[in-house]
Parts: sequence; structure tokens; C-alpha cells
Amino acid sequence: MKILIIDGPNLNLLGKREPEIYGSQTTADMLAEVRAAVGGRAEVEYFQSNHEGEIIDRLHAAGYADADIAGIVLNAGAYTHTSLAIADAIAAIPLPVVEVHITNVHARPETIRHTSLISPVCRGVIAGFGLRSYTLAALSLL
Ligand code: CA2
Repeated sequence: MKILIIDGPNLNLLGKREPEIYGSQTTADMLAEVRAAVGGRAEVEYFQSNHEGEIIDRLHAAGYADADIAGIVLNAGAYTHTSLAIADAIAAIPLPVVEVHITNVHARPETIRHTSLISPVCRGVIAGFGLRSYTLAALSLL
């Protein structure tokens, strides 16, 4: 059984830019924490893209081509707030998707971050716990 983590745009910069908002830990640190928490219960696969269509293609493949994926942890980045296309892709696949955010998007000053187009089609939402949000999401899928 596999859990797939998908990161959207700019999340490749984690730990390298804006540490005051996103912390100084890297994606490798996040994956190590998730894998340690999940233990032998699931394999954890990671995919990051800055391109909306690639994220949609990965969701489709997880839902219809990769037989062993049990659920998806998705940080769609800023596409969370803008992408009806990603929302449609989530709705179109028969897998639970947990929406995650590093920051508490509702506490951020830009009001557009208070709206998520993907929340209504996700199984649940975890936001505001730093990189631990990913671990909490993976454990919720288990
Ligand atoms: O809090 C989150 O996880 C977000 O999904 C992060 C997105 C933001 O647009 C959402 O509103 C909330 C931005 C990701 C940018 O990631 C960076 C990481 C390090 C340095 C610069 C950007």
C-alpha cells in the first residue's frame, strides 16, 4: 500500500526561501518525518510540480493507473485558491485526498487564501501545523 504526497507550485523552495513563513525544514526533512510516523504500514511516494496540468495528470494516474495507491496528501499551494481544474480532478478519482497546508491559511492576511476551491472535494483538511501537517494527513489516511 502506498500514500502519495503531491506538492504544488513553489513548494520546491521549502527551507530555502521565506523561512519566516514556511520554516527552515526541507522537503527531505518532511518526508523523513512522514515515513518515520507511517513506519511499515505504507510506502510514501512524493511528487512535486509547478505546473497545474502535471498535478492533474498525477492525480489521474494515482486514481486510474497506479493500482497500489490508497490515498493522497495534497498541498496544492496557491492553486488551492484558484484551480477549479484541480478540484474537478480530485472529484473524478476514487481515492481519498487530504488537503494540507503548512500555514494556517485562514489566519493569513491575504483574504484569497481563506478560500479553497478544493476543500469541498477533499476527504479532510489539515492546515497550520508546519510540516507536521503532512504527517497528520498521512496518519489520517492510515
Ligand atoms: O501554507 C501552505 O502550505 C500553502 O499551501 C503554501 C502556498 C500558499 O500559496 C498557500 O496559500 C498556502 C505557497 C507555497 C510556497 O512555498 C514556498 C516555500 C518556501 C519558500 C517560498 C515558497
